[in-house]
Amino acid sequence: MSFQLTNKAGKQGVGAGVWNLGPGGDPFGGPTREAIPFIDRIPLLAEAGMSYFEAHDSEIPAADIDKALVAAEKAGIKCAMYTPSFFADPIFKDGAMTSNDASIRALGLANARQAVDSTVALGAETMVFWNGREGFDFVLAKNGRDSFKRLIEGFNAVGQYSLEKYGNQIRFAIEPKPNEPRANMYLANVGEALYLISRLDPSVQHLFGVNPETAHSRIAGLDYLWDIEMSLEANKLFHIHLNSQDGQRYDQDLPFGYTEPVKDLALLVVLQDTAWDGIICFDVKAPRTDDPKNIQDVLTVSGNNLVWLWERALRVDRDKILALRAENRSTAIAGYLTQVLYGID
Ligand code: GLT
Ligand code: MN
Repeated sequence: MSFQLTNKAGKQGVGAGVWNLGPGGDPFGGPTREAIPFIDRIPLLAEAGMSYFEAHDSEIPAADIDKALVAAEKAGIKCAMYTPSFFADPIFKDGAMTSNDASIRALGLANARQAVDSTVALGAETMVFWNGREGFDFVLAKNGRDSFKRLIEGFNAVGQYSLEKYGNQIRFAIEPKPNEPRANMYLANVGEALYLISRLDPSVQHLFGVNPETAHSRIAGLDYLWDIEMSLEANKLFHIHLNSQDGQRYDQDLPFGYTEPVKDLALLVVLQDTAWDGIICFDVKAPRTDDPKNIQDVLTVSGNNLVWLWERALRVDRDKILALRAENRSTAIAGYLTQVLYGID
């Protein structure tokens, strides 16, 4: 199985993270499935229709890259992105780049440089920075202005390292999230990430963009499509993490297309119209309740929904939307989208 999108510009195929096929633990209970070794998840992703995998340095460390490449080649799958885990190791409990402790900031930077090398070794073109522990739980625990300057310094240093060693071979996508695991996270939304990029050294700015994730925008109570449109307007949509989120609560990483199909349809209309040529990646979580034999369902459901919604999005009459817009009929636009989605042909 593989998910192909009709008339998709640029990169074909879809991707997902090796962490998406986890053992089902949550903060209230241990795993419900036996943990599958990370390298063994690569063929499972391919079998579920993914053409690309994604991984953290904690899942596929530098020492395992050769093994991962062999597994990927065998499964006919490539690496879409690699990302340093600045949140799992207890040493980064108060952040990496924004830790108050200079030695921990230095360690974060060393890990990021290593992750740049690993990204290149895996043949990926994108490295993601997720803001997992970069934030605060108590006011005045950190000096916010200093933290922001440290983020600028950190990203400048990683960018310069990559530029000097690899030129423009890889790009960095900052993935915003407003909270969880921290009460308040720096780079909480796309706007903050874009502002940070505007403050980077001009020599590295072109290497940095954003990786908006549906659930993260929704947890913040923001509209995901606007986040995408703003990233596109800034020419900074470097990666994409699609999933679903059932309102403002804990991060659910539900299958793409599940909670807001009309909005997902509109998102795909925008991606088609801008001829977005990047890989479309899911960040979904196999739920705790799914049996081991069905662990891939979260990927196949997301993939099918993507293909079906993509085909529907191709059918959306753009002129009709423009005409309704000109008549100031926004409710009718909503009705037209639901007709394309649910109407009987
Ligand atoms: C973590 C997070 C995801 C990020 C991953 C990349 S890790 O699972 O919830 O949204 O994309 O670091
Ligand atoms: Mn994500």
